[in-house]
Amino acid sequence: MRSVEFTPKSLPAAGRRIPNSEIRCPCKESNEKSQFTSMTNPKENMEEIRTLCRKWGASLFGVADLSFLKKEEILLPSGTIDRLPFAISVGYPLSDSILEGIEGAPSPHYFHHYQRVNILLDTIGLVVSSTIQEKGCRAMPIATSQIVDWKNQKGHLSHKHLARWAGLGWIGRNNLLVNEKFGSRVRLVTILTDLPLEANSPLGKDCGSCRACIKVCPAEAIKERPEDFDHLRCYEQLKAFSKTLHFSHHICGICVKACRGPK
Ligand code: B12
Ligand code: SF4
Ligand code: SF4
Repeated sequence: MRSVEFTPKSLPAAGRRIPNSEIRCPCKESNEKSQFTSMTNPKENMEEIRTLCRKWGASLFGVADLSFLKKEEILLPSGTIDRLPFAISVGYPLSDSILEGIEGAPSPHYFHHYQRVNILLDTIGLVVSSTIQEKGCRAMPIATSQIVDWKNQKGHLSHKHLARWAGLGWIGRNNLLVNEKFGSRVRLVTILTDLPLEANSPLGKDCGSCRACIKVCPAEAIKERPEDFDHLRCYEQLKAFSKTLHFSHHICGICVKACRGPK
């Protein structure tokens, strides 16, 4: 557990407006001015953001301390992680009833659901960020499903790896985040911030004897060991689905449906 520490003496009373010249935001190591500071207690901050996410339907919430992250693992301007040392990881559970409709190939209903959940998670990222900024700290929402390195198929950062660090689950044989309650039936978003928070830790669990996803994958991309997952076989299968089923995105959902966590 790590939390950002600062001197209470330097803080204004909660919510009190003070002249810009007197303000030193506890969230910022630089002397940049901020309007006011009230989110000074990491525990209270956690609860406020968790409650906000829950109101928007997101059941999973955790925080990762980014000091473990190698700079080359993120595709963002240099210095981003130094300025924003925490990642808030948020998970939204998919509709079980829609997933049940996937039979050997992604359904139009799943495709629509996938798009709407992405929009909702991006909205949650925006709402959390504006709430944090209003309190005088920094926040950067990371797109739910944007690719910025097409050759290597990478986003700005890996939501599932950060979710693992934030204690939401582990990386399963299907190469996805597996949560104890929802399995892989969750989509994720991340918000980077300097808001003082308490970081969670990885769970230290794994798939155990479950192999439910291995036998259903049409590409045979899922192997015994998570690290042997065959990215290219999976990618080729998703390309084939989008071509034959006329979906504008690379989706599948078969190993998502299969994964309800180790039972
Ligand atoms: C690009 C992308 C894809 C690409 C490639 C994924 C990949 N890199 O393997 C494709 C289109 C194939 C894909 C497929 C799927 N995706 Co996707 N995807 C992403 C996205 C946008 C970025 C992934 C990323 O940056 N990874 C970073 C790297 C470092 O992580 P990694 O996968 O462990 O790294 C390996 C690859 O980069 C690979 N690699 C290297 N070079 C190349 C080249 C190629 C061509 C490929 C394919 C791979 C590859 O080697 C690395 C080391 O092993 C994320 C959103 C995000 N920003 O996190 C969603 C995300 C990972 N996808 C998600 C999902 C659900 C899916 C699908 C089920 C599709 C669907 N919705 O129906 C499948 C599942 C495939 C699987 N079993 O892993 C979810 C996962 C949720 C969860 N519970 O874990 C995410 C987090 C989106 C979200 N916001 O929820 N995805
Ligand atoms: S997304 Fe589809 S093709 Fe890729 S691993 Fe999962 S089941 Fe296999
Ligand atoms: S279906 Fe079972 S083996 Fe596959 S990722 Fe989920 S828990 Fe792990």
